Amino acid sequence: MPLKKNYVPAAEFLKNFKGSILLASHENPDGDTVGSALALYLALKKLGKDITVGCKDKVPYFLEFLPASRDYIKLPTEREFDLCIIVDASSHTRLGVPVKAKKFMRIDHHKGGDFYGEHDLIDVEAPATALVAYYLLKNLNEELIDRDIATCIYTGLATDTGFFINSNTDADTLKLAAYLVKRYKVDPHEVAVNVKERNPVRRLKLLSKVLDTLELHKGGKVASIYVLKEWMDKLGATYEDTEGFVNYARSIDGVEVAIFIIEKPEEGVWKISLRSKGNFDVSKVCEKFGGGGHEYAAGCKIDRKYSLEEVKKLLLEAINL
Ligand SMILES: [Mn+2]
Repeated sequence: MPLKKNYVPAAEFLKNFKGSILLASHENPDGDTVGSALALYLALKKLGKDITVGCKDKVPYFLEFLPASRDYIKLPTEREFDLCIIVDASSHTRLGVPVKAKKFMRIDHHKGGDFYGEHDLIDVEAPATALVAYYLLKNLNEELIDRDIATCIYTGLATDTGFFINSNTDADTLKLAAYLVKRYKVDPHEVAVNVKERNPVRRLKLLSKVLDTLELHKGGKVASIYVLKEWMDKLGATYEDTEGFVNYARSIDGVEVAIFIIEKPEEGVWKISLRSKGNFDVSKVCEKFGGGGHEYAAGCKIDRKYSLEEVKKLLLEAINL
């Protein structure tokens, strides 16, 4: 498989690193940040490193099947680490909590963001951070990769590509997925059943309410949906239950951009998820509001001093379609 980036310096750096390491996943963790962090965690642990994996939020139920998912510690922690590796996030601010570390390093595939030093490993061509993690481990010591680690990597690849259908799915991604299945006996069905088919009833009840909010704009090219905190509270649902809802809005014929607005009163914001299925770059829209992401999937937060209708208006103005 072609290597578009030089993974050797980061691999050497980690191989020789002596101190304590925290692998930090971004808040509202997804399959890529968890899969990548756990793959690196399991491998570095095998090397005898002083390694911890952490996140502000708990690992969502649909990722609990991943090996060592229970080893996650809740951030923030009082402990100061020698090195904090930010996994699948463009900045330490995406961790959602402060982290104490002497040194930072970023392993990621997002455009832009913060840079921490020469050992950062950011491959914006990669469909998932999991692919970056795979090549890092391959360069570090391929022997470290076992079925558990391969399953974590496969899960990151699968979730960030929408199970190999999003526009970031290319031949290299499919090749790596096939290789993980063949060489390490990763079970694609097991991953899919765990990630996609363990819905709690409350999630479907919430989805039914959210779909009722569907509106089309700009002659049917933009679809918007929203969720209010009150509805989640009534059903005992959490933010992780809303994961993927935006794809229903995007799935409508003729829709190029989908908007999902989530009310987050405890943070004083509306959390926005944008998805595109055309050539429209939604990361540029989110950047205008201080967020970011990829061309086809991006997010941002807008102050709750704006009403829901004002937020929709702001976003529609920023979406030039
Ligand atoms: Mn990712």
